[in-house]
Amino acid sequence: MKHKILLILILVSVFSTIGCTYTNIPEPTEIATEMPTATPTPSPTATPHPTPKDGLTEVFIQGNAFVPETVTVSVKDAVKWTNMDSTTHKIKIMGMVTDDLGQGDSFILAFYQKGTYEYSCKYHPDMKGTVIVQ
Ligand SMILES: [Cu+2]
Repeated sequence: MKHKILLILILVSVFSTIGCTYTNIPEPTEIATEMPTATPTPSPTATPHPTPKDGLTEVFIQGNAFVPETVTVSVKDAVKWTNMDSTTHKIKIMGMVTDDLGQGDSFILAFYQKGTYEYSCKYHPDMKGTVIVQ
């Protein structure tokens, strides 16, 4: 009898923990709105957590353009490009070229060094974008 009550209590606490975990996951939009906020850059030795964020900055390829054209991310953040066009695109960035990106295809790249990275589409040289890593 006592065991049963204990078991129920454990289950209740497990479920409430799970519930908490799920409700605490921020919406992608919340992550996006937090990104432009300039936080003071700590010195490299004073950074206890190597991964400050778990979100991706998304760039959509729409109407033969990168939307948004310029994104600003922090070091160790990743950018995800998704092709929404029916046209095939191919991203040329940092001296490399992605595979063909058909409609719905994505490409993710993490940035480990500060800098301004300009990129374009190999098939449509007028399509240009910039990733600023700070
Ligand atoms: Cu293209």
